Amino acid sequence: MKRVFSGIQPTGAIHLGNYLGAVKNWVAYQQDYENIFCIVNSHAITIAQNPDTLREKTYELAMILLACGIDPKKSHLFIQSEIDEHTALSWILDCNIAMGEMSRMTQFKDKSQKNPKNINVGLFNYPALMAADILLYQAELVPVGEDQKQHLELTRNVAERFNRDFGECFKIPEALIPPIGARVMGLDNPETKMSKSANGANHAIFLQDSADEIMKKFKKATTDSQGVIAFDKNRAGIYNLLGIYEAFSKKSKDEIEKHFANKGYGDLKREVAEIVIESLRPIQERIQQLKNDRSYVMDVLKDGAFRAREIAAKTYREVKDRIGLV
Ligand code: AQP
Repeated sequence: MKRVFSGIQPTGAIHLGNYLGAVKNWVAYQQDYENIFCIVNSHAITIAQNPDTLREKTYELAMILLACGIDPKKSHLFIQSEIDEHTALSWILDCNIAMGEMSRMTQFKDKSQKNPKNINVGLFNYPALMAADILLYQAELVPVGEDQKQHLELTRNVAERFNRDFGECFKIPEALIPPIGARVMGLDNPETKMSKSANGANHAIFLQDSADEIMKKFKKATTDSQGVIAFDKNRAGIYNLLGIYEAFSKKSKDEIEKHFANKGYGDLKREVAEIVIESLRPIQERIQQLKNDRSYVMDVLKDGAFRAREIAAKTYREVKDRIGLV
């Protein structure tokens, strides 16, 4: 069975982009692969975090992932900082990545613009830690949103170089990018990707938003003045709304265009909101149930870390041996 690895940061409430770009697919592929999913809290501290909030968000995210359908019988779920090999391998990879190669990463440029007062070395090195996360587990497939494609390329390059220079050690992973929902855009500004840390009350739909909030946010979504409902990439607002509808409705693009042929933007916004509300409802109900069962969530994380530690320790021992670290 091929092994899948993917991660998500506990930097805030998870939104439709995280769900459609990543988590929904983690759940869908569970029976087909061996799955390792990680709450990447060490990545989260590249942006300033309040310690108590970070801790709480980390456990809350575990609960949300379980509510989304991550099944501990099929998947291992754990917290990154519980396994020291992630940061240890990241250092070794740092020493095998050129400054120029790392400087080309666009996420660093975006995030440093967003956080001009805290441009730290960790933010710059983020892709090395991400490469370590993936390579430690010898993952073959990495389900991610489109924004992570460049980091995946870097991971493949560093792994190939390491294998060439020190002997076969890492599996070369492939990105698994969903055909629909790989790049959900902000509702207030459909030119930028939906993001947990973006400002703006109408920017993102969060998984725990109430039906009223979801409806209000969609009603305020930025569109255009053309009045035609069609999948046209040049009209980012309408394209984004249709993409969200497509991801939840399982209808084809043609069927969706026919469905909205004689309707207005108001109908589109309402119907997108309705399908999102209905699709999130069962997840929201499971979140409420799990809120009363923290010990279950903690047990899942403990078991997940146990299995993750076994795999990570084996890879790390081999890497150290290859490069002569005693
Ligand atoms: N807008 C998006 N559309 C599709 N997929 C997305 N992902 C993130 N945003 C979108 C995917 O979600 C997974 C987890 O992402 P992450 O939390 O680890 O980091 P991120 O990509 O930096 O997400 P955010 O929401 O933008 O967080 P902040 O604001 O904290 O940086 C990844 O697979 C990602 O591709």
